[in-house]
Amino acid sequence: MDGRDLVRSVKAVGSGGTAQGWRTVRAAWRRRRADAAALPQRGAERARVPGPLQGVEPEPGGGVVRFTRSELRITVTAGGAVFWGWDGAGPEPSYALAGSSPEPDPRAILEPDKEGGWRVVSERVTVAVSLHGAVEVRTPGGVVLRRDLPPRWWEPVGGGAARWMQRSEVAADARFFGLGGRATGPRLRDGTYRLWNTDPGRPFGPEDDPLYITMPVQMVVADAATHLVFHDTTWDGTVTLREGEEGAGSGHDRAGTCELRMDGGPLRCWVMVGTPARVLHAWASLTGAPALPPAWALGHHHARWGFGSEQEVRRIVAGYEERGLPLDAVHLDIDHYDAHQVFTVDTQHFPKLPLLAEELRRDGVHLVSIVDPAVKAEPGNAVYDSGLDADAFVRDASGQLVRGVVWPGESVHPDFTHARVREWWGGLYEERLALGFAGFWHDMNEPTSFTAFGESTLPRSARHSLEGRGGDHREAHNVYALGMARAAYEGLRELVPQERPFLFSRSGWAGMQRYGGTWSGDVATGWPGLRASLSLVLGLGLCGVPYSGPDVGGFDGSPSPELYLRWFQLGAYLPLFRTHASLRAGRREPWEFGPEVLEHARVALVERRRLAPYFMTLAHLARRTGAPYVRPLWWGAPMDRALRDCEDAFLLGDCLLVAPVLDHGADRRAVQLPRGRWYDTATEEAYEGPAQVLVDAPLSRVPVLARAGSVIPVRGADGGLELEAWAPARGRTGGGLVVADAGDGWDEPEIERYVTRWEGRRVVVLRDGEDGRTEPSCPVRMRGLGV
Ligand code: NBV
Repeated sequence: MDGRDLVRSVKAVGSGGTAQGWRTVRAAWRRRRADAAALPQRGAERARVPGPLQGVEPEPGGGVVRFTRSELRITVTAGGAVFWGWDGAGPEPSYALAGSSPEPDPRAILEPDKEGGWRVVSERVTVAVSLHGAVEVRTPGGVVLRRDLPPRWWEPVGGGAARWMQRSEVAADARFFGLGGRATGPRLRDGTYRLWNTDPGRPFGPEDDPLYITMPVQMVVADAATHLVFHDTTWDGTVTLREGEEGAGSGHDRAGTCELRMDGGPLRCWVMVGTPARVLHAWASLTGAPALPPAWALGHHHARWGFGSEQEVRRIVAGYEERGLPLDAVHLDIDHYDAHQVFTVDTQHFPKLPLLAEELRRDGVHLVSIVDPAVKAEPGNAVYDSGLDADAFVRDASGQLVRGVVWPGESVHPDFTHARVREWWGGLYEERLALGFAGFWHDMNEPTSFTAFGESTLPRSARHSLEGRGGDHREAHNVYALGMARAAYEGLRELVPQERPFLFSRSGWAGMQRYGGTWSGDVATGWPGLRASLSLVLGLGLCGVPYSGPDVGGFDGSPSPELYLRWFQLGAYLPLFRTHASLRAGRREPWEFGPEVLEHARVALVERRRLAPYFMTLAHLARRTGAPYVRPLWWGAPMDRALRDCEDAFLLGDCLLVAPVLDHGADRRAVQLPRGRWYDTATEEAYEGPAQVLVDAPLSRVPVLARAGSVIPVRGADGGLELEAWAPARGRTGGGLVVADAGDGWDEPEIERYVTRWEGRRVVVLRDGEDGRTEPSCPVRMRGLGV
């Protein structure tokens, strides 16, 4: 941030031009200099590589391979995930892991490999180490999926964190996905991606990187197998990717490459190998099952920065009701706070929040509150005072509170890397619950602070507890929001033990799915923003975060009616379906874009409500298996090259294929179909995949195709459960899973399995139970029989 940016930032928080504003600017400059001085100088560095292999020491699950200047521990764990760490690094402590590291797999063995190397052989993967410390991940059949060249460290001569670099090669046909929420994906093309959670400070488009959620998690999809690799290091870093090139049989393949550079932290990683489904299952077993949202959170949410008053909220909710538009949640942004201060209410404009919440709840609408981490540094402010008592705020090396500027003005930030601070913060949600809020929306938690030091975050020299180990913001930054989510989740579990917490957070890190979901952040209004919002949902899903969605309509400006509608139609098929926009943006209510848009938006809303049991089933399956609701088309067929390169459509669970319209003026679009028969759900026309087909996409709907044979739980006209079954192709069978849960508690509904098959000229749907196959207990609607 240069001086001008700084001034702009201060103006953005509303103090521009005032004496107070200029004081803040000057103070920020002073602090910027202080930050640079407070960080240890790097000075001279010594480079190091592992050196030649000296010997090995078997251990359960693998063993330790010793080199002259380093050592490498390899452990295959019971779930099939493999860990390895250099320089004595073990799997713990880790912010990503859900609990302690899984047990070693006693069947894995360390044995000599060719050319003096060693290898750990297990059921699903072999990890081979060369004489100089190159590490290969091979399939059980011996195909190399990834080859890490020997790592290199640069150690400050005067002591301190070592930087390191790791180069890897992957198959020529491999494609990279993941790295958190990236607007440019889902396929990550050649380029450098930074690992530092960042508020871009303005509405972003596909060219903006990094964004709010970065993760050192790569999903690499290749013909030989899919693998997920996670470098468990929270520090700032970069990943430079270059896709390989196949020589079309000439033998001149060029491998894909990945170069990871980290400013510090242990060099350790986890690898999971198999099909995409297996890999994500292993990932969720390691980092935690995705939190299950309450049923209402799978409906439609409407938000806005600047409702401004209870009357306006009532007007909006009435607008939905009068027009027969389903609505499940309303979100209150920072304008409902008293002077932008978290955990307060502007009682002049929101005098009776509990009453409002109760009235809305009677109509099935839940209130969600934004929660910002910054606390106004002002004695007399109750949150500040109690935070001081709890010694909760981030300090610098001299013990002074670190002050920044955020919405409430001069602010301090809780240190969520301390268990005591998390407990204190979690307790503060009691105030929100008493006001009637049912869910929470974490914002500005990268963390963003406008006046700091080259970037809008806390100074790198700021001190954090890091669970008692002690360290600075360079190490704590990327897990700041993860700690905040944990604090809220654990606090809510205590405060309302009978209900599943509903929480979603702008920033986060590997493992954040344990506490809740996320949303796109401030996506720029425009067709590129629409495309970016799908990229984020798909990419996050492949990093284990299945619940997310965009600001429908984009965050800023005014979308054209067509763009708004196409965004709305996409949002209706994403886990978080929320309209939201900035203070100064145009309206986002469905009736603000003319009668035609209103009619089509109604269809999307009604369809979303009809699909509620399907979404709930997908949420349960995500929790049990780690599979995201929204999956790339290649999910079940990662070897299909055409599907691997297809980024503009997705699978919603196993049954549906959604092909949103992402281009202005389009009323037809090409859809790449995976193998099998697919029905256009609007026309019941059948298509046979694999193929590329052209389907109609009139303004009234986006193409949605159903897989032949699938059984989809839907909400019937009377509100009860119904099964929509799509005829399998002749001679084929099909099926589907149903988890009937319409609640917000902790009961464990069982998974019901259904099968479909032809019996003579009829298709039957049967429930597959312990005592054989039985008739379903709810109505079944057969579709696709006309083919
Ligand atoms: O709280 C105001 C906004 C919020 O509406 C948005 O969703 C967040 O991403 N917030 C960012 C802070 C200010 C943005 C300029």
